[in-house]
Amino acid sequence: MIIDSNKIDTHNEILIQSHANKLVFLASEIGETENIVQKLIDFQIAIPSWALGTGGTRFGRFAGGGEPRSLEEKIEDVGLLHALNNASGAISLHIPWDIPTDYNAIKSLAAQHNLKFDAVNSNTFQDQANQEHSYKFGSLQNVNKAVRKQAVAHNIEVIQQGIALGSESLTVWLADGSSFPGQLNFRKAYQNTLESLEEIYAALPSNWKLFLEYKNAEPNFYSTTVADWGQSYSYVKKLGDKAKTLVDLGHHLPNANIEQIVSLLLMEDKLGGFHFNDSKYGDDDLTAGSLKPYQLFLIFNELVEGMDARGMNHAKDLGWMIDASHNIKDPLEDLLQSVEAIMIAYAQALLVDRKALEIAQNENDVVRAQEILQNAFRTDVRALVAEARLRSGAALNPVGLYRDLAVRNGLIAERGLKTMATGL
Ligand code: PSV
Ligand code: MN
Ligand code: MN
Repeated sequence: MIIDSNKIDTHNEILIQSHANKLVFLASEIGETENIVQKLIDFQIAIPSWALGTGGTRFGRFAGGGEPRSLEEKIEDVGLLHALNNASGAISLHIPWDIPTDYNAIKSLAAQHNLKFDAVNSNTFQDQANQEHSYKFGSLQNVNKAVRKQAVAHNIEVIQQGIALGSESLTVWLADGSSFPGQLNFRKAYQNTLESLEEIYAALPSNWKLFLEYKNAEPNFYSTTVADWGQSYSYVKKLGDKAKTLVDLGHHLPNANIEQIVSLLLMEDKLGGFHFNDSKYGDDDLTAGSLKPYQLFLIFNELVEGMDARGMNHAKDLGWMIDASHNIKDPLEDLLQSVEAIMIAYAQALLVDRKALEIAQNENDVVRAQEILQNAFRTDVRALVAEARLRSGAALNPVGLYRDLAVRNGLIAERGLKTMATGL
């Protein structure tokens, strides 16, 4: 299914007057808007291939129908999102959930939808049917060298697949850890993991990055071998310049100050990228910004400040990805909402009066500092995000148009009601 650009134009014509009024009002409040709109046009957020179907929980799964049955259909789904918002111009694959059979055909399908291949993700947290050794007691950390070798070989294989697709980064997330005290010698687990990561790192092309994602718990509930940003930092620091830490917002202990983590990783040149989502209890993988939009804004505030301080390109120098799961919402609608929330947080962060904030900080004017941040956060920037979409041929109201065009029904008609996307 492809969304005709005429349908987008017709949709925009209906909404244009109301949009223009909002934009004029906003411009009168904040002044210069061009710079922000251009940055929003440039900003793209990769969609994970595993988030296009209904995830479910270990208690059950309530499929919505019309889910992508193949890598081709996953690319088509991301293409639909990108046509609607022009902000989802990349797909992140998870191997072996996604294995291209014909690389050129997959590349040209992605190009037809204006999509790039973002980070490729390895999977050593599940056993595959044809696999010799089990990952039950870990992969890169395993006490058994043969298991480690198998896991290293898988990661190198994923790099090869990524090269064939034009991807430029590998994300490693390890389920490795222990479930009970005494199960693991922490130091040896660390050393085995480091040694394995070094072998993977050595296989990276020169223009590639390795993102090491941390997670405080789950599936192991006593210890995780890359449990927090400090542990990830310790590995990536030893690996070299191409290795960076990946921050998944749902992978922290409750109340962690993620914005401070982001600021310091950026300062150390060790922040690689993000997995955006939202959560209340753990790795809930809910829609970005659905629970803690202020936290999302504060994270972007540090990103903008830190990236500008280092002269970095907002759109290109970090990996921006969503990592979400959908239990009760239509995955495509949910992803549109996540992208919108991320764009809003980014636009609000761009509004922060940096000079005034610096003065307030230097004068220890705590009240003024809070006013500056909250003025930006409480500004309704949705018209700026919509303007970025309008200028790039996307829809003023992506979720609205998705519903008006009954896209899900179209996908069900094409693919059937009982389809099951691979992934979580
Ligand atoms: C683990 O919880 C994680 O966040 C990692 O990014 C995985 O690759 C992804 O979820 C999908 O399982
Ligand atoms: Mn993740
Ligand atoms: Mn996760």
